Amino acid sequence: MYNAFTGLCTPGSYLKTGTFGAALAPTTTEGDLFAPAACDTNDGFTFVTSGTLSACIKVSSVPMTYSNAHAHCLSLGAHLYVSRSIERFYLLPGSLVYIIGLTDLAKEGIFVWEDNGYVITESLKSSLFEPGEPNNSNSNEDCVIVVFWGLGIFAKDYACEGNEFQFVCERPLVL
Ligand SMILES: [Ca+2]
Ligand SMILES: [Ca+2]
Repeated sequence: MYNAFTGLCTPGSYLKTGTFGAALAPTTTEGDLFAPAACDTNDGFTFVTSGTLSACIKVSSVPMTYSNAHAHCLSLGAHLYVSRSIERFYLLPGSLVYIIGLTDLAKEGIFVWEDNGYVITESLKSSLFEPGEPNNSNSNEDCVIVVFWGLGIFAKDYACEGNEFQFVCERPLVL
């Protein structure tokens, strides 16, 4: 099954009727049935899609610090929004500033995605960040916001604590 979120193909999963939220492996008697990607909409999450892109998200109405936003998403079985492409950021409601799930908290200058710990690719890093960013200003900027600006978006690093922004929690799609 192709996963538009990870870009990877994985063995198909089977969603039993009435067990929304848990993808179960098919039994030998059930055969190779496949369910489309689904969003667990409990707790106010919604499914957003455009073209081949899709996500299961909840937009915060209350600005928080990174650590509080991170913990809040975690408590919902989610993580701060991550995207491997510029296009996928446009699934988010525009005209706002969001904390995303990308930090260099673990190692200065190495920005990793918080869903899987992978380092952002150099090509995405250079196209996503505003020129001159990330600049680790005052040696104290390890978190990242995306800013919708006109018809484009750009990212910048900022000081994690003492700054509150809106954010988006993202749940993995149930495959
Ligand atoms: Ca930094
Ligand atoms: Ca900065």
